Amino acid sequence: MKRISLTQYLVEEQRLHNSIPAELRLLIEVVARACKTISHAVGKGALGDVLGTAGTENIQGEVQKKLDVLSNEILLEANEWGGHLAAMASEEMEHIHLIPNRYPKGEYMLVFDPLDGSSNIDVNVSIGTIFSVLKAPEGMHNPTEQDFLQPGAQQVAAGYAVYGPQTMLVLTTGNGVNAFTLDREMGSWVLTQRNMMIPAETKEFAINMSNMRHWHPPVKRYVDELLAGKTGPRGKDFNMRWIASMVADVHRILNRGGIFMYPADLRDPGQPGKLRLMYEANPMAFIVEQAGGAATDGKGRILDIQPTKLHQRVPVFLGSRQEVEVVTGYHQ
Ligand code: P6P
Repeated sequence: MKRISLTQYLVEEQRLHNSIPAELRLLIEVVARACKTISHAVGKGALGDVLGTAGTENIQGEVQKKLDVLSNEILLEANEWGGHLAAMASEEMEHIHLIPNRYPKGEYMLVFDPLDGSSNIDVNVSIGTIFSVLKAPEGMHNPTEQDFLQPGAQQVAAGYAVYGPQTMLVLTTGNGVNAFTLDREMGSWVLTQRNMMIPAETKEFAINMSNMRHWHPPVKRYVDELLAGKTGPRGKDFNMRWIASMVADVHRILNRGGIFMYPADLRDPGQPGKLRLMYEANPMAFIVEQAGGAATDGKGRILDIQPTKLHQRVPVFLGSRQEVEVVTGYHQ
């Protein structure tokens, strides 16, 4: 099969579904180009003097790695001049980032986690960039944080880049999920997987087991049943994976099924889990649903949640539909 580039794919999608206006096409191309730059920096490792900490903390109170800060700057600089955005928001910045007055404004808003899985950067384990695209509210002139607080169901596009043995870009604009592999010699993203679908059944689960003693009963019950295997209520054995890079765990699940869980737990009752809604849970939930999977916070669909804060956290159960339905059912 003749392989096509991201650009050709987007042009064809535009012609087929009329669902990718020129400005959105430009946005996706610019973000994809920024991910190429991030991939290049990540790939240098110690040779690029990009490892280790930047000596600063982000809004989450987490020590920022040099690559976190660099990746954030790459995405800001790549996107602010194009005229396709009204504003941006990032895990690495407390407040939203307005487009400088010297540039034209557009009708989209970009939210991203520039480099997710930071704890894996210095030990050469896959990490990634996650992004989500929203439309600016009608008639908005001066964007505020409030304008970003839209349920995930209103995303017009979402995607991630995974910086692993291959660098890949996985993208949805609401018509299924497609994957592109970076051809480093040509510097172009090449379509390598069309219309990815997550198997409804699975034998693989992903959770950080070290938190078991802190889990609420529904999660404890669900995982205990998986661990009971063939002789237990599930009647089959399960395998476990935990890469501690959401992008890498989700990418595996998109390719071979599985359930990813980061539940709320008793370590910090005031904290509803670790993952953030706007730039981790929502984009991944959009992608997973577009691939036939499910994504809930234990109670209801993640994409239906009305955000109240830009950096709010949410419990996450996503992946093979059958398993997400079981663990969500235990929460009812
Ligand atoms: P833990 C990475 O820091 C991250 O935000 C996700 O990418 C990942 O799934 C999770 O946290 C890992 O958390 O508690 O297992 O280190």
